[in-house]
Amino acid sequence: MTRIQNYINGTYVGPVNGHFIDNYNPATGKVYSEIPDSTREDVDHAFKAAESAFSKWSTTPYTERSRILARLADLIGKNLDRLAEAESIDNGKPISLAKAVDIPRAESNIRFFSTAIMHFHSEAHIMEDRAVNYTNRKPIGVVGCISPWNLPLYLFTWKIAPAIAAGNTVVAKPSEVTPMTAYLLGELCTEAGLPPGVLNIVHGSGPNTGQSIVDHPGIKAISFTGGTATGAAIAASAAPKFKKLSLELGGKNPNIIFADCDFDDMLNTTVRSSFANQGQICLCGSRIFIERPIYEKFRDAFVEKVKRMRIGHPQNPDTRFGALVSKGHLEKVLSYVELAKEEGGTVLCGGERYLPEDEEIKGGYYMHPTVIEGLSYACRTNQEEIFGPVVTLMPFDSEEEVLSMANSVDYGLAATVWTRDLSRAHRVAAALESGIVWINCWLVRDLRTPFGGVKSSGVGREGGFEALRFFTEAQNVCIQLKS
Ligand code: TXE
Repeated sequence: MTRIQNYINGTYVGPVNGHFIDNYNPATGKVYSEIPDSTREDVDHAFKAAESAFSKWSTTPYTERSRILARLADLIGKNLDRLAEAESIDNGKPISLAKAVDIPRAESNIRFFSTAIMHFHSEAHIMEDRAVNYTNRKPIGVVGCISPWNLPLYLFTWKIAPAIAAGNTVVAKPSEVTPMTAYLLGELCTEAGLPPGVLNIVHGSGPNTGQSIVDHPGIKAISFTGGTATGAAIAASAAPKFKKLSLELGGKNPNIIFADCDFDDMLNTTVRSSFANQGQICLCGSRIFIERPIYEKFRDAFVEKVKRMRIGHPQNPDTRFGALVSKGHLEKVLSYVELAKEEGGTVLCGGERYLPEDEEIKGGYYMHPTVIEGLSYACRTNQEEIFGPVVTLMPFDSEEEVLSMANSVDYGLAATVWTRDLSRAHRVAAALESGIVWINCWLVRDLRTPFGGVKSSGVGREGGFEALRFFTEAQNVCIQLKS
């Protein structure tokens, strides 16, 4: 039984109160490790370590910060197998996905910001012969990074990399549901030469440990990814303290398929955009709108492919569909299938728990990938984020109609559009209320681009220089040129 510890001031330490929370393996439903149930006291210890490290780290040349982060990226790459196995055990995702996506992207996140900081620049404004202004983008100080359970190391590094590259020091909390890879990252930071106190990792529950980070008077900015309701609670407590906030929240993303699309390419990608990571990605397309002339052709071909998806032991290299992250989340997702039926939906495939024959994983959190048709776009099933392997199919007859349905939800994170008509692609993209639009593709990610949503999907943008600007404060210095 691994007893995870906090990583504070470059060393592993237990929680002051000695309390631990059970950590479950979703594949088996059994407790396999424990995590600290850290309190305000632990968060304050982490803050003090970060505060002491800030003055030296913020004045460390950016070329040195870059070198250390590049070294950390190399170490993540070198530990790919070990980190991927840990991620798969902790989250329930197939190890093939952890190896192909989660851990390589964690390495890319760190490496990207080790180079981005080398090119981060500001600007000057010349007032003819009167004065010159320059913008000094200074690190904020001690910042808080709070990440979710769906892509644990991927989203944890997506936050800490720009924060550290920009010269801040960090108090970070991964989800209590998937703490393992953040725990393992601590020793790699030490090996990479990251000075003690630059990154501090505190484990524990959201309302206890997470809230203590948000409330800490010395933590000046919060970068959060997670549920919309939690984002609202964090904003409510951070706003009166005038903390800088970056909120990456939930999504209810439309996948709009026009009849003129490249059918085979669309079909293969749509299986992935519907069910990757068991549908537990905020970018998944959970509402599929199909232009009526190809509705039945799509429905039958899609359901045929989904029925063939093999659910299996997440650590089996052939598995492409694993366990959901927790018992509670599985029950939440299954309750939405029941709601869909009450709202008049027809379950075309899936809709219930998957009971494995394999003795070792009988107690795991599995369900069949689920496709539902016959629902109104305005019903709860089509308005609320489910965040699991459940998609709905809806036909449409015109561009105006599908845009109105697509934009009818409170969320606005991502959208996918399939059409060969380029002017329609640009027109529909511009009319969609979302921060990201993929046209004839999904989850193609350039880390330089702004990443984030509108409406209830969040505030602010991550990625590229947007992230470095979030983690710095801009100061305008104006010098008079003539006495
Ligand atoms: O998120 P939470 P969860 C959505 C999805 C999911 C829902 C809840 O709908 O079902 O969010 O998922 C910490 N102060 N997404 O439970 O609760 C918590 O400990 C400070 C979309 O993972 O928001 C964890 O570290 N921190 C999302 C992190 O916040 C608090 C991905 C996320 O937890 C806190 C995941 C508080 N009061 C879920 N309460 C996406 N956009 O990718 C909780 N936390």
